Amino acid sequence: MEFDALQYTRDDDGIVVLTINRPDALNALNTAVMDDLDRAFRTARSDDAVRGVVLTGAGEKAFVAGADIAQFPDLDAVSGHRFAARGQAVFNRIEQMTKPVVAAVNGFALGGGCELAMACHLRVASEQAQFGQPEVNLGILPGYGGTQRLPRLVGHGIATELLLTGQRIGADRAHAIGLVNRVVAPDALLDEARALVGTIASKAPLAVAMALQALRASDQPLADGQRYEAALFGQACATDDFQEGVDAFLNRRSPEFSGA
Ligand code: CO8
Repeated sequence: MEFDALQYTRDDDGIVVLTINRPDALNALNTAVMDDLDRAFRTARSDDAVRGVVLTGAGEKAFVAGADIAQFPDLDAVSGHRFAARGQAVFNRIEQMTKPVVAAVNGFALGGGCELAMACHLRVASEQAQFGQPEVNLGILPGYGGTQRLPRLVGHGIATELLLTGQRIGADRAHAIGLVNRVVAPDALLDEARALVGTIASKAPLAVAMALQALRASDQPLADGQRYEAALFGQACATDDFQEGVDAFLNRRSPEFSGA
């Protein structure tokens, strides 16, 4: 798979590692990266051999240090709106993946980089990772979903502080507030992220997809979310993998899920 701004590899276990590849600019999100991300996730989604995705950044310093500030001087009200909407659409498609997507945050995850990590389903951070939404230092606010996803992940109070001060936080603090799921040594990062994807990929794929769909409805009113959950639950009960999972449990064997 050929991309200009990222590397796309798929291993024998069906795990794709996407590496944003602009280390000299700390993997800042320019138009080429955004286009490649969109294409790479569409590819991963439609490839039946893919069981999950790990997203990371090239080099040792950064996951993604934000949107590419070099592209900012030309922005005006119209183009700024268009750029934000385009980025939101790309990140929404990542979040809407029905296969697990894990961000392996190897360094700076700032601005659009923090927003990108939050659009992934789970986040594993290196001990060296740093997170933040420093947009207020540039006279803007997050435009790729940060004002919406950060409070959903860490709560309104802490999100308000991070968004209004622009302060950077380390991996341990990010873990303590629920922004990341796990913190590991830098050299264990990719293995840990792959293992997490592998664990999820060993479960019933349709059940995983439905759980992700139901989770996305958790910001709706409770009654609406529960109605949706019950509808998905009914669909899950009609799958072969439901029969297989229950039969395996009752007969004390490991399930072999087919994804049907
Ligand atoms: N964009 C473009 N280039 C960048 C960026 C960036 N976000 N971050 C770093 N770089 C470049 C630097 O310019 C430098 O390039 P060069 O070597 O050619 O001068 C190179 O990467 C290395 O960076 P530094 O020399 O600054 O490295 P340091 O270790 O001294 O500092 C930092 C690292 C702290 C990460 C620092 O680079 C920094 O503060 N970067 C900017 C972080 C930031 O403000 N990010 C938020 C950007 S705004 C955003 O993401 C909004 C998203 C929504 C946009 C919606 C519509 C467009």
